[in-house]
Amino acid sequence: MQNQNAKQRQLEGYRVNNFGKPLTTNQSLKVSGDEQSLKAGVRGPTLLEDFHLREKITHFDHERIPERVVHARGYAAHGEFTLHKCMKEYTTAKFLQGAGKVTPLFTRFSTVVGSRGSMETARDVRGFAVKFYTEEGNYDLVGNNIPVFFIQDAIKFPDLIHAVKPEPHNEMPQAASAHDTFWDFVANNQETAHMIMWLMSDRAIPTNFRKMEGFGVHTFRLVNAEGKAHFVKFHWKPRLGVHSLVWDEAQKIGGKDPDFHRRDLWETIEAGSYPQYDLGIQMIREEDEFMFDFDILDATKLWPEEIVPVDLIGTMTLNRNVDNVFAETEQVAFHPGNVVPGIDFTNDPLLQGRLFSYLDTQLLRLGGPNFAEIPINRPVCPFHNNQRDGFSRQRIDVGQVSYHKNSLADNTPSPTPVDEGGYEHYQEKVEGHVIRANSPSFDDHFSQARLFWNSMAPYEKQHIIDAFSFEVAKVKSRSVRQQVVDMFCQVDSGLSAAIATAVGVKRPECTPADVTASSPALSMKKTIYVPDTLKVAILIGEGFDSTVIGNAVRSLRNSGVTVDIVSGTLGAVKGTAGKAAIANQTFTTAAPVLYDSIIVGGGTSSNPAEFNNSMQNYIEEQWQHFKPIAFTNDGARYIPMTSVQEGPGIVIEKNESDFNNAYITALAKQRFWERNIFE
Ligand code: HDD
Repeated sequence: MQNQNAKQRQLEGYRVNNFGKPLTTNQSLKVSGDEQSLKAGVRGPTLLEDFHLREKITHFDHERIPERVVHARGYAAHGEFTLHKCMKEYTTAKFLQGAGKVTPLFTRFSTVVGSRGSMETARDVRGFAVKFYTEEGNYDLVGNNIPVFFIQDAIKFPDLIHAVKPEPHNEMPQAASAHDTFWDFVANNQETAHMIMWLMSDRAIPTNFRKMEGFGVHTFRLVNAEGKAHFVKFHWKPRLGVHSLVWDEAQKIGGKDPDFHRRDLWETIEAGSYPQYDLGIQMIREEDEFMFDFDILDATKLWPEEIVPVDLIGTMTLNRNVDNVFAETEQVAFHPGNVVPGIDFTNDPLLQGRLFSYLDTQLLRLGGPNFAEIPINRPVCPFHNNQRDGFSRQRIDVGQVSYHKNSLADNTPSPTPVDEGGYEHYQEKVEGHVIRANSPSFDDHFSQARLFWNSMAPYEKQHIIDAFSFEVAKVKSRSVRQQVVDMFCQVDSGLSAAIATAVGVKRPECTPADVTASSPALSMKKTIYVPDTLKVAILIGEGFDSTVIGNAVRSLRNSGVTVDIVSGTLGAVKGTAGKAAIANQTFTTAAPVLYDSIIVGGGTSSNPAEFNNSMQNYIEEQWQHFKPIAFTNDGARYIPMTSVQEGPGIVIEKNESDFNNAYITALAKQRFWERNIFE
C-alpha cells in the first residue's frame, strides 16, 4: 500500500539501485580501477589527467550543505493522511473534502537547538513538520510538539535562537538550554513564561516521536466556498498516548544511544507498527474573535480544550522509511507559507515573520531558487510559471515565452479564476497606523503559565521544579538566577521558592497571576496507556527457567511488545529442560535506560559476581525510573540485593496466579510515579 500513492509513484522515477551495476564516472564512463590513482610510475607523482580521481574527490569535497539554522537534527518518514470527516462546510481545501480521502505526506521530526549530530533526548522543543502532497499543491503544517511559542513577534526570533544556541565565545553547551544566555533571555523577555513552563515539563523530553502531540501553534484560517472564514488551530494526537522520559534517563540515553529517537521511528516502521496520529482542529467563529481572555493572535497562548473542543477529523499514518536520508530528510524544505485554497493565515506577528523566513533560509541551505524541483519537494500536481534559470535548474521549459502577459503563447500560463481553484487570499479588512509596537492584548504573560501549572498532576509539578532546579543551577550568573526566580514567582510562589532554594538565591515576594482555573487536557496523566510497541529486556543467565520465559516472550509478542534477550554474552543461553534462548544483546551493548521494562529471569554465569552486578544495575535503574519490573521465581532472589520494594509495578511470579497478564497490565501503565524512591 505504501508504494501506491501519487508521491511514491513520482519518487520511484528518481530511485536508483546501484546493486550489481558497473562502476562509472558521472559521465557514465566505465572505470577500470578505483583504488589507485593514475601515476607516472608506481612510485611516481599523481597525474592531473586522472579525471576519475578528480571527479571522485571533488564530489566528496562538496558533499556537505549548511545544516538548518534551527531544527538541524531531524528524522523523517513517508506516510498518508486519511480524512474521516468532510470539512466542506468550513474549507475548500480539496484534501479536506470527502471522508475517506487519502493524501500522501512526508513528516520530519526534530530537536531545535542541537547541531545535526547532537543527541536526540535533549530537553528541547520537538519540531513536527508535515508536508501534504495534495492535488492542489503542497500544504505544509510546520509545527512543534508544544502548542505555544517563546516570543510573540518574529523580529525577536534571531535573538531567541542566539540566546539558546551554544554560547558564541566557547561554543558550549551543545543541545542544551541550561546556560546563562538562554536564561538571561528568558528573564528579560517575559513573554517566554508560558513556553518555559512547557519546556521545563515532561513534554520537552518525549519518550519517542510516536508518543508526542503536534501543534500548528498559530491561529490559521479555514475559508469555505462562500468566503466565510473560521479561526483554526491544528493538533496531532498520537494514538499511543503522550509519554515522556524521566530526566536522568534522557541524559543517560543521550550517551548510550544518541540516535534513540530516530532508531525508534525507523525500527517501528520497518516492523510494520506504523505510527499514527489523529488530526484535531479547534475552531472559533470570526465573530467570536474577541470573546476570550487572551488574544487569539498571540502565539504564547493556547485555546483550552475544555473551552474550544478539539474535533478529530483524520489520521496520519507513517508507513515508509526514507531510502536516503540526505536526499529526502535533509533536502526537504518546509514552509508555513505553502498553503492550498481554503487555508489562510492570520495577523499573528510571529506567523507573518515566518512567512518570510523559510523560503529565505532554503535559498542558502539548498543553494538557490530551484529547490522545489528536488524530488522530495516536488508537488504531485504539475507546476507552470515564468520563473526560469538559477543554479541546478532541472526542468527544461520549452518555447520562447517566459513572461506575462503575452500574445505569443495565448497569454499562458495563465491565472486560474478563484471559482475554478485559483488561490484567493482571505479578504480581511485591514486598517491602522504604521506603528512598531505590541498590541496591549498581548501583555498578559503569566495567566496561561499559571493555568498550565494548575493543571499538572503532583508528580508533573515535581518534575517541573526538578527541571528548573537543574537548568537554572547551571547558570553561572547569580543575578540571572535571581531574575529567573523573581520572574516565576508570578506563576507560583511555591515553585519559585523551590527553585530559589535549589539555586542558592533569595526567595522573592510577589503576587502570582490571579488564576485558579485548570485545563485537565494539559496534563499527560490522563493519556492513553497501551503496551503496544513497548520494549522489554529479558535478563537471563545459564539455568534460567525456560518454560516461564518462553511463555512470557509469547505473551509479550501477542501484545505487540518487542523483546530483547540480554545476557553476559551473545548467543545461546542454556535454560531448564534442556532448552536454550538466544541472547541478542549483552549487558554492555544494551542498557536499562533503553527499555520500557525488564523481566529478571534469573540463572547465572561462569562469573557469578559479574553477572549479579549486571543484574543489580539493570534492576536498580529500572526501579529509579519508575518502570514496571517482573521477577521470575528465580529472578526474585535479586530483590533483597536492590532498592526494590514490593508494590505497584513490581510483578513477582510467585505472587501471581497469572504472571503474564499481571505483567502486561503493569507494562501498559509504563511508570509508577507513586513509587517513592527517596524514602
Ligand atoms: Fe521555525 C525550521 C517550527 C518559529 C524560522 N521551524 C523549523 C522547523 C520547524 C519549525 C518544525 C523544521 C522544519 C524541518 O523539519 O525542516 N518555527 C516552528 C514553529 C514556530 C517557529 C512551530 C513558532 C510557532 N521559525 C519560527 C520563527 C522563525 C523561524 C519565528 C523566523 C522568523 N524555522 C525557521 C527557519 C527554519 C525553521 C530558520 C530553519 C530551517 C528551515 O526553516 O527550513 O527558517
